[in-house]
Amino acid sequence: LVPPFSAPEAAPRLRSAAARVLHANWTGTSTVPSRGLYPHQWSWDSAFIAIGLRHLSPLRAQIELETLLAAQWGDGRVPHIVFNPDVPAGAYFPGPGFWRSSTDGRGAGAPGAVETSGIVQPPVHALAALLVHRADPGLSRARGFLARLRPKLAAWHRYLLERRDLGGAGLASVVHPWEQGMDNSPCWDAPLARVTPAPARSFRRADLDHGTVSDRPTDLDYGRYVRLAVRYRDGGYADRGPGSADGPEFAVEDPAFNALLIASEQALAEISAELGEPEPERLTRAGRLTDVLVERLWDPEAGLFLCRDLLAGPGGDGAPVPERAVGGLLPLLLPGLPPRVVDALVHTARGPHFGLGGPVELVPSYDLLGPVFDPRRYWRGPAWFNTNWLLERGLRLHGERGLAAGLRAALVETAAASGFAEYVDPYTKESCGTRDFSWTAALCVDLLS
Ligand code: 2M8
Repeated sequence: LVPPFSAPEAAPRLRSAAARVLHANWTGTSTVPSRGLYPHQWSWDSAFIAIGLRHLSPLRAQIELETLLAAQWGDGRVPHIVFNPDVPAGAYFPGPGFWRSSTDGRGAGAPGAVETSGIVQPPVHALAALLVHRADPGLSRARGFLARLRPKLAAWHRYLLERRDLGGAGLASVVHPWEQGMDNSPCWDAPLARVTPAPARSFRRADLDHGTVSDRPTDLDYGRYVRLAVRYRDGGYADRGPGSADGPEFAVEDPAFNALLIASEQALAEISAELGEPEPERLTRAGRLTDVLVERLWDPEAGLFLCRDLLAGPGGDGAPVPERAVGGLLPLLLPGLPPRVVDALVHTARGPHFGLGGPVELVPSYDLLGPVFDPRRYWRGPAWFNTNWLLERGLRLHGERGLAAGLRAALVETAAASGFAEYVDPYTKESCGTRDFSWTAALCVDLLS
């Protein structure tokens, strides 16, 4: 039995257990999310992993981010997966033979030397880079870490803010549920319902070799994921407006994705200042984007941010998706939110839909009272460690010290007791998904350091 985190003498043991997971998942240049289920490098996983690794080995944390950014495309996008050529084909679906980045992505500047996917994930990287730098500024300066990363991070944000501003209001859109990272969130049910699924016999799901069927997305979800990805690939990974005939069949402005982009813009401005080249205009723009986020995605009645489905509703400006998901709480990360929004978000986190400090200790990925809430199925209810880590930061930022401390203790305790599970049932805290999952271990190390 793992002793409670509240017992300070347990901390070193929990930290070593988490460090062992990260060590076992390290490939020499990056960390896999998990050896079986996810045997390549994932984009936002690597950012969270680096945030934890910086306490164990600042050098490894720097290399983690450098490896990911070495696979950046010419148009600035950072691919959501960087494939390891030593992993057998078929170990993960969809693999390099599906995405065909080095050929089909050439027009968008995909690298020739490495195979990647062609979609993106939430931009947590500048935030991670800043935190990694701060863990050992001497090493970082000696290796030119920030100076080398800064132009890459700037190009990455430029890609999102320009090419992915499909709604024209300034926010970035995701064109695939995998891009937002919460793959089968109920937020995507309505936008995905318009997508004709690829036939189930046209692909083989490697994830089911490792995961329990009832913990994973359904075959129907996968059919739609495949169809969207094939369409994007066959269009050369070009980003076209939602109105055009060959435009995306899925285009959503998501509050978590955009909040992370704004937080990373702020971190990038700090990186520039650290390098002696301050960029006040970047900070001003981050403030403006926070206002746009509130104007466009805040729902005062629901008390949280909602996604905007750009292809729904009349008039071509899209419509809000009326689902309460954890992504709608994550803008709490932002310092520039109006106080009424901060108060409402805290109220919602503690209220019956998310139950923080009441029936649950970790915030679920989806509305506890929602019609399709499922405590074990991936992003349709279980509690995840990265979203709770982000929420803890937001609560601390806005002075909610008690709530943040409770969340911290619950995160560390549950991470260790669950065998560093990918996610847990929010009520019973039973492990779901894979074990020895890297970002769970990394964020546990971060909270213990
Ligand atoms: C999950 O997504 C991948 C596709 O990218 C999958 O199901 O195969 C999500 O939880 C995602 O957020 C995460 O980055 C990835 C690797 O941990 O797994």
